[in-house]
Amino acid sequence: MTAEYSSAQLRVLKGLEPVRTRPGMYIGSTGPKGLHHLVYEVVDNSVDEALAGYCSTILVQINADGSVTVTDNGRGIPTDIHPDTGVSGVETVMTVLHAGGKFGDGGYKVSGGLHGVGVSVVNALSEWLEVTVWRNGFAHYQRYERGVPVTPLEKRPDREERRGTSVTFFPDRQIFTETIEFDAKVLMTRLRELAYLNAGIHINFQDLRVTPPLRETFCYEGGIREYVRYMVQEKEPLHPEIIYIQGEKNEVQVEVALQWCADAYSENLLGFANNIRTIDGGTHMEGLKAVLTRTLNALGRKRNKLKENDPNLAGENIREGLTAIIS
Ligand code: 0RA
Repeated sequence: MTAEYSSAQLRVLKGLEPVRTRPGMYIGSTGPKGLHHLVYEVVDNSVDEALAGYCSTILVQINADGSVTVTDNGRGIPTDIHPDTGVSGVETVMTVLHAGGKFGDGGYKVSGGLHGVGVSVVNALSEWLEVTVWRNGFAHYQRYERGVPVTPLEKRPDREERRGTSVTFFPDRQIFTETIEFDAKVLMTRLRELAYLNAGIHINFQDLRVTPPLRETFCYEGGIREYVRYMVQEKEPLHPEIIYIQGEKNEVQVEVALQWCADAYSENLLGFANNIRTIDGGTHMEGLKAVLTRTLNALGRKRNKLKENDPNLAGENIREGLTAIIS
């Protein structure tokens, strides 16, 4: 091994050291939740590629040995030398914290794992990780152990004219001391959600630990409208058509899907920002509720011809407004 190569390895080690020292800061925890976030982090890179318009299909596999593979048919991680790091784009993405967005193609990151920390964090917390990039008629392969490259980026001709990226990683037992076993149900729930949130994207899932393998496909052309239909499948809708609103302002895209159901005592309102569930509400949720209340109130007031400012009548007005919408 050349002196140059080992000093490069030392640099990688130091660069990713904070991740291995305080994994919780990057993935939330080192329990099952943090473990599953490794998968989401890799998948989110592929979802970003899909949102940028370059990738249509993502395959997530739990392999028989317990590792996970995420494959997409996007442009592939750049393989040429990155000017800032002096190593390939692949190695840069895999070994430099937050390097994902630093490719100056103006491709803003839309998706994000729990903390949107980038795939280098997954690499740092994996016993081993292998990446293959198909680009321009070549397959490029590199292997890492605990974040450190143990092979150069190997390039061989690829007969197929395929494009894309495949990442396989095995979580580090030294970090995830509680468990390194992936739960297919947990992964499928998030993959289904991602497919609903990103209309038209194909997400395939396979669990190869069981015989016969478990296979699922998630693709929803109707996006969040279909999500709402899925959410109300056991309820009694008050109106047949799901209300759907879409718009953009100040480069912020907004999408809303709503359906009122006969069960008046519970509301199930889910909010997301950039594909991430916002469990504590937030201005996007407060704003939506305020607009809904104001609109329904005004509509009901008009129909009821009730007095403008009587707070006792607000509920009555809203009910009447809703009647106007669903009738
Ligand atoms: C940086 C720049 C480009 C693509 C990607 C990253 C990329 C990363 C991942 C991770 C998983 N799948 C991915 N696919 C693409 C743009 C490359 C170009 O301009 O050709």
